[in-house]
Amino acid sequence: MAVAKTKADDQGAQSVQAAPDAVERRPTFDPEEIAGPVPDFTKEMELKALGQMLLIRRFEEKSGQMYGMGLIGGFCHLYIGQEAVVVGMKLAMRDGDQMITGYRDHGHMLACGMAPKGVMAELTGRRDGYSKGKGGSMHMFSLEKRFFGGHGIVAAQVPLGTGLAFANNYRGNNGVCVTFLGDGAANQGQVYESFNMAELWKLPVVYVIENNRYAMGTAVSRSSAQTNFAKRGTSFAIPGRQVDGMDVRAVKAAGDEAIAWCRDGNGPYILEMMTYRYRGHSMSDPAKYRSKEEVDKMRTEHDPIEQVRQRLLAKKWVSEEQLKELDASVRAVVNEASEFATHDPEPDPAELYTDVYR
Ligand SMILES: Cc1ncc(C[n+]2csc(CCOP(=O)(O)OP(=O)(O)O)c2C)c(N)n1
Ligand SMILES: [Mg+2]
Repeated sequence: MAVAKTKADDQGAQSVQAAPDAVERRPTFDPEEIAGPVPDFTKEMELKALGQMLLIRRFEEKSGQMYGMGLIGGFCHLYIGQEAVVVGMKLAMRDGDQMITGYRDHGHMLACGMAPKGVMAELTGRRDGYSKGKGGSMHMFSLEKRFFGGHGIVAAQVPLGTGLAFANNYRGNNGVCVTFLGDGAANQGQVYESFNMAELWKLPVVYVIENNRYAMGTAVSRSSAQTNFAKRGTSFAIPGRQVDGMDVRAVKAAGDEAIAWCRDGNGPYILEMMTYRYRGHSMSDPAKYRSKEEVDKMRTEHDPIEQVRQRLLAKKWVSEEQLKELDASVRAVVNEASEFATHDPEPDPAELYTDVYR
């Protein structure tokens, strides 16, 4: 059985520091500041979004537990709190459109329709994982589901996503590449080289900046001169919008608009999703750089899943009982995946020499 070594996380805890009190922080996210009227979802759309977000939430909770039990090794960055971003964007995408992201990627894979068993088995380093157990949390791909990773180097996915959009143009397939990056990643130089080429060549790429307010332990206001990430494309003439990333309907509506812009040949578009991660940066981050009150406020007032549940109940589209059944069915899928990932064998040692490029 694979036993995880808990090592100091170069992606996390050791370099995480508390923000000095003297640094003024941006006020806590207020969706009312940025949200216009949000179009309603039909009952079917609400249920679809709820099912997807619940799958991601339960999967991530289980991943956290399995990490604690030593069944998952290496790095593990959970997406809990941010579910509405990827689910809303996926609802706006068409078959054939591509998705690419960084290392906080389990939710993106599930939203793309990748099998929970295959993702979980990769997390536990087993042979039926998406990368045959040799990649782990940050390195999974599915050509079939149009998911292009899974990248551990901050912002590395941005030029790659731009390249995927270039390929769409070159092939004339009318596809759009949705490229996700974090608020921290948005300060990387390669992002701006990508922006320049994307606008110059009118490439069909939506850059979705998931502003969860922190890059590891550093608050946005401490790392970024321009904290309005929707404006980051201004010098390249790329349009941008801030979106309530905790409301799946707002994300879908903004995604529809941005994707249509790209598909119509107008070039790239930037969406800044105002969101929040409930857990630490990675499993080894105790998240001492923010207050419990700040986290509690987001969970109790803006939780993306609770918002859908409350709307469904208020409209009497479902009963509490039906919501419990939905949750139970999602938990069953996740439990099955974790059972599978616990008993699936490790890769054969001979696999060490396959899929290696020289
Ligand atoms: C090029 C590079 N520099 C630094 C790191 C270490 N690192 C990992 S995650 C991270 C913070 C990125 O934060 P953000 O883009 O906001 O994404 P989030 O973790 O919030 O999803 C850093 C600095 C890295 N993996 N790659
Ligand atoms: Mg961040």
